Amino acid sequence: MSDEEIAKSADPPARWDEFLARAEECRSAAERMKSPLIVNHYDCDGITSGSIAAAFFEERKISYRMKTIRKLDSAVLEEIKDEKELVFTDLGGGQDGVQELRGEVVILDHHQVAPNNSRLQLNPHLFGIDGGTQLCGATTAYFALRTLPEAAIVGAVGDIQSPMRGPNRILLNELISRKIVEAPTDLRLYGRMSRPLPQFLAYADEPFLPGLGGHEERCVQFLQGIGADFGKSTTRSGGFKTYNELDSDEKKRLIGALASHMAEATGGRFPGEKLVGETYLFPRLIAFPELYEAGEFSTLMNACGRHNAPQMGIDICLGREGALEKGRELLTLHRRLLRDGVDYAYRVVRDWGPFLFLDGRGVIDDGLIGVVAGMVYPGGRTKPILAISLDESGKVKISTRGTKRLVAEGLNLGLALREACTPLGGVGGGHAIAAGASLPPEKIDEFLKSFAQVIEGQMKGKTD
Ligand SMILES: [Mn+2]
Repeated sequence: MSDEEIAKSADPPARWDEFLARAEECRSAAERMKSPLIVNHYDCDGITSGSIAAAFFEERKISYRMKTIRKLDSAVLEEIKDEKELVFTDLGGGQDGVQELRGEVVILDHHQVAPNNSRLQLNPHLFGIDGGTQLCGATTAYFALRTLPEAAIVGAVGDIQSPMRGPNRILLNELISRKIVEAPTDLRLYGRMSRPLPQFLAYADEPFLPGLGGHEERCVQFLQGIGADFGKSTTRSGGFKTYNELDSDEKKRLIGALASHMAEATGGRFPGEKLVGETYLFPRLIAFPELYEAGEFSTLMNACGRHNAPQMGIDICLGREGALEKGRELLTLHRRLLRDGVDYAYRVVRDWGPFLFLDGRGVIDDGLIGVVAGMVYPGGRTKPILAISLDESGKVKISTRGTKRLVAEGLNLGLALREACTPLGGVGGGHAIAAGASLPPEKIDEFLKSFAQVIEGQMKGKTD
């Protein structure tokens, strides 16, 4: 998107006034609550949107409780059925069961709306606004509750909605003029301020760098490929500079090298120019390197969610004492698990004919298996990768990834997973290029055979 197009995207959508009126209605309803339960999703957008609701009640000295969940299913609905007051953030819009809840309900969501869910809801989809790209759970919650603006931007970055468009952009422009956010164009990898170059590259995610991610040694080699002493620090012995310490010429060389690496490693799936773009800085948080930049902040939130510590993420958003220190420890753990996972994956990934197979059961956490699979998926690929891991309940979690080219040749991983899982009592789906599933553990052998047949069929159908 060109700068011009982005600027244009800040024009209010047709039904913007209606959206704002509903936001006001939700805010008043929340303000009348005495002791609400906030139910929020466990990812970055869910944690930040839930924190916005929490801060709203704290500012008004209204006591509240929180329940952070992975999925709003019948078990959760049963648990909360007697609650008198409920605020849902980043979920609740798409579930039929919400209609039947007895208590007062306010929904602040951006997912597709279930047709018979008529509870009080602020949701872009109800107003002809695309909730996939123009408003996330946290920015939606912000328009209603008007607190924790930094968290709102972090939620949007966490849901990959940057550069901001539409209503997200309206909010961004407002926050820029209030000096709460700065939006310089720069390399869009987190850790620019705080990490020496090899770590900066190794632990980047969204996008992670295939072949480099999780591997500091390879990152050192990559930097030497740019120039023998490239990025070396004269003050830190044997150490490297941070990205921010590079001069502008060095920055350009690094970005150029990364762009060609990405283009090659993803077979063009990730265009190099996407590495550079709008970034978001929070002047009020400049004292905290992990929170100063939105990408870094969102990585911390995702780490909290993935390691079953959503409350830590909420505490960080609310600025509770000691929370950020704990968050730093969690990030260290997260990076170690990622690095160990990637090391392990490089050793055990096998060519199974129609696909590459990574068995991470018992070694790689189910919250990380998708990221690890993406990191080790090598360049110039001619087949998709399928990775498995075990979740808390002992089920097999399946992650798959392909390339644009394979999709053009007929591959559809979302369909393939659904087709191969459903008859075996699993659930699966997603996009053609990347999809996930969950399966009873005893069915895995049968599944692998069936999956191989399905994708062979898909690829053959196209080439014949
Ligand atoms: Mn979301």
